[in-house]
Amino acid sequence: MPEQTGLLQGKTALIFGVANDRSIAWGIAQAFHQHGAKIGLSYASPALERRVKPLAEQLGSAFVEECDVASDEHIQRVAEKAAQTYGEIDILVHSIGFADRNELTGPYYNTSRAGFHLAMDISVYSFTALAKAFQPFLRPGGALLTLTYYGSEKVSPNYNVMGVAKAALEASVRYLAYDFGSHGVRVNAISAGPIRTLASQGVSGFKTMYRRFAEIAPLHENISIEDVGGTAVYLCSNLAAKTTGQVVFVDSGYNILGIPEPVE
Ligand code: NAD
Ligand code: 0WE
Repeated sequence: MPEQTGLLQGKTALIFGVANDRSIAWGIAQAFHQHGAKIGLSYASPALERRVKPLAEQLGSAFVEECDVASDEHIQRVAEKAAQTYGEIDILVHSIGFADRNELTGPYYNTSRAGFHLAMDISVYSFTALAKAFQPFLRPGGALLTLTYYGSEKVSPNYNVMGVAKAALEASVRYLAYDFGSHGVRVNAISAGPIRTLASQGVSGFKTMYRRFAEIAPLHENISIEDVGGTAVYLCSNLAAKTTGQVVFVDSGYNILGIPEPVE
């Protein structure tokens, strides 16, 4: 792909949450690369290495590190390795979420204590933990970015504990934006409409809601990882220099609707 405007020229970005070439994190990595950023990637487990290494090569990236965000040691190790490799970094993207599959079906009140803790740990705390570990190495003018979903604000059937986790993640964005503001680092979230990724595979009812989404949303189109990549470039570039603590929707306008109905 040809390089475009170089909005991220001279910036270094670390992207967490690439599982495969359908991952939102991969859409963001490609967009950052097209705009001139130097990219490092991180993935969750050894099993993903053989998928993620070739993707990193496509971007000419030598920094590809395993990091299970459930582990403080993993997080610390990646932060130190990134500091050794790059010195300071400009951009950190957190594109990670996880709940036990059986928490994502049936009534929310059936959520187990362990399921609640796991979803909060991996989907919420990990963003704060990464912010803390990378804080000494973030260059002023930099940006942190995470991914959220509208199920944080309104009930999305079966999203359950993930909706509660995303609400807490969005609150974390505001507290982190406050903390990092005096350091000149901005913190934002993108709230994406439904996308067919590994994390939406096998989710009960996803296919139907994905199809209805395009019928109902003002722009009548589903969301691609390229769409998210474009907004991520904007939010992490100097174009968004005075935007922090925000949740920006990339959802074809779905969230503005009061009564979501297909057009006649
Ligand atoms: P994905 O499965 O490609 O990405 C999720 C990533 O989380 C994977 O790379 C997975 O390895 C990683 N992960 C899970 N547990 C981890 C751990 N312990 N340590 C490190 N990484 C771990 O799916 P995606 O749809 O690209 O999801 C990325 C983000 O986007 C998530 O936060 C998700 O909630 C959010 N999101 C997704 C959609 C959608 O419809 N797909 C919509 C809005 C927001
Ligand atoms: O944030 C997400 C994905 C959340 C997710 C999905 C899974 C499925 C596989 C978190 N953990 C797991 N764990 C697994 O074992 N999305 C926004 C996509 C999504 O997931 C849903 C949705 C939508 C939309 C789950 C239920 C209902 C709607």
